[in-house]
Amino acid sequence: MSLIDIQVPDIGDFDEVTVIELLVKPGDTVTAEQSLITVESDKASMEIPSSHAGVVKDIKVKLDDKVKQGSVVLTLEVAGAAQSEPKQAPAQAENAPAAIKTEAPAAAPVAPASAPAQAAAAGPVEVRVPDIGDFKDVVVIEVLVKTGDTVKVEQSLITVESDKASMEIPSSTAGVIKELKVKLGDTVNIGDLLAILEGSAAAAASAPAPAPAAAPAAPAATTPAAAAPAPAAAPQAQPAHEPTAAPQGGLPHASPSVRKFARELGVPLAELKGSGPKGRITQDDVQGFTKAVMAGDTRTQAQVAKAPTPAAAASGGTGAGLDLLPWPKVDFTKFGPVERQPLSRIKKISGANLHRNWVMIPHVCNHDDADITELEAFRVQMNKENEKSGVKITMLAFLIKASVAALKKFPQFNASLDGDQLVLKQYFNIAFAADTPNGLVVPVIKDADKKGIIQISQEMGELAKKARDGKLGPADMQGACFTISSLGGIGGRYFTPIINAPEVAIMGVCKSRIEPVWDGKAFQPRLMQPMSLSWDHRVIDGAAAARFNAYFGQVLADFRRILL
Ligand code: CAO
Repeated sequence: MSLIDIQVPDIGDFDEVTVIELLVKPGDTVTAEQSLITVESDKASMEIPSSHAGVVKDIKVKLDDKVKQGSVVLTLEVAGAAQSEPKQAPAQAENAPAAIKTEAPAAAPVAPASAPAQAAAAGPVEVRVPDIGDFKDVVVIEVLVKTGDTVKVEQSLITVESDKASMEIPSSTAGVIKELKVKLGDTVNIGDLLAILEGSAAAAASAPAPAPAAAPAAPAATTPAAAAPAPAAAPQAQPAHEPTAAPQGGLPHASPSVRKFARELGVPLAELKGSGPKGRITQDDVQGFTKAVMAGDTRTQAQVAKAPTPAAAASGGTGAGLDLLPWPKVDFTKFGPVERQPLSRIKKISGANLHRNWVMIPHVCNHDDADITELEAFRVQMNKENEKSGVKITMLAFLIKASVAALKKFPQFNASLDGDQLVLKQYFNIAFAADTPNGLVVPVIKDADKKGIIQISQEMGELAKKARDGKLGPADMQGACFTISSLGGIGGRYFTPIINAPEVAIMGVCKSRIEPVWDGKAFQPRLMQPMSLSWDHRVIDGAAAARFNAYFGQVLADFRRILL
């Protein structure tokens, strides 16, 4: 064991940032890259991760401290001999995460060195993403201006986010926005074109103060969930209740992880009153809000605060809440040795989504079998013929194509509930659950109706690899209409998949096996594929579900049906 100091890495243009959150405490076991503290400036907030795994011995900073590069955050006890450069800022560490390694960090609050801020240029000027260090493929989560707006130098144009930081990208010049080149959900990198401005001295002189209130809306209300990873995660979950207040003034004050958490749960941050320092919205605030909504409470947080306590309501047995017993608190060490492991980030997020979906959607599950004897023989044959192509044609690709056919035939399965309206989708994006070392994620094959089996197989292979490598971006997981959860490569008979809200059905498949099937004269050995369709009984009736399953099976049994 040895002790090392974890320091604030190179945070580029920031002279001093304020510690707004301590994410660990002495005695905590942390993994490499786990976030330790959150720091904030006026244009960005970022989480400072640990460069090593170990046990936190001593925390050297407190809330509201100003820190800069080299400030010691905490002392960590790490396994093994002391590192050769224990006191080095982790910026140089091999495995240092992006936020640490960056030379000009995330936030780049001023125009990049190569494009110095200009008061106002004449003629069209391109505004590009400045140096954002090692951050790649950051996602645009807010567009703060629109075509025709007059902007000042350093006025924020967009907000981008990675899993460890969110930052506003400022304009390097003053002028009028002629063309915006990015939209919500886009991923951008250093040098990408953001906008074309028409610069003029007049524009600069009359440039109004930045008006974040003019942003389209609060991020939680308009932005699709960023990293909704599990089948139950809701890539486009609507808030469970209608926002009642438009955001006034600036954006809600919250750290990137809390913003992301809120978006994933569909919580409108603009409606929350933060209980943290300076009114900052904390994870607890978001959770409290979610609990209230899940208990059927559609009032604003302020209204909730004034209402009688849940215990008081429960004592009346109103039926409005779940009226459940508290979770059992057990000292397991009384019964034997235990080890505690923190839940992965994906598990935490997907858990909250799964729980909501399970509680809020009246699930029914139909089981059926599909005869895939010929289909499997065809798949094997195709793979032999295409051996050299490098693309493995998978059963899942056929299941995706069969889903499209079934969704076309039964449009109410390609729908989402929005209040008392059904939104029927005319596009066919099919998600599939992928198992990763950190938990379940749900990438999406977009426009599956327009793609062939080989293209789908290839895209699935790429998405599954990205998923395993933890590299799926929010755009990879958004916009699904229907989800397939395949345990075909693993085993089992049937199971009850949880619907991935706001979708209304999910197909679970298990391992096919040869079974004796009566053909009217004799039992024949047929390869049978178990299918478990979970559906939302608010939208779908049992008869429709049985027909959907039957048709799905018929398509798998004979793909020529798709042509009919
Ligand atoms: N019946 C029998 N065998 C099947 C099958 C099925 N329905 N589907 C696939 N297989 C076999 C394949 O033939 C292949 O066998 P070989 O290795 O001998 O060729 C093996 O299983 C792997 O199949 P694959 O390469 O086609 O992969 P896949 O498409 O089945 O799975 C993926 C890809 C990403 C879905 C998978 O890796 C995964 O993560 N599955 C787990 C999903 C999950 O956890 N769902 C549960 C969510 S509910 O909470």
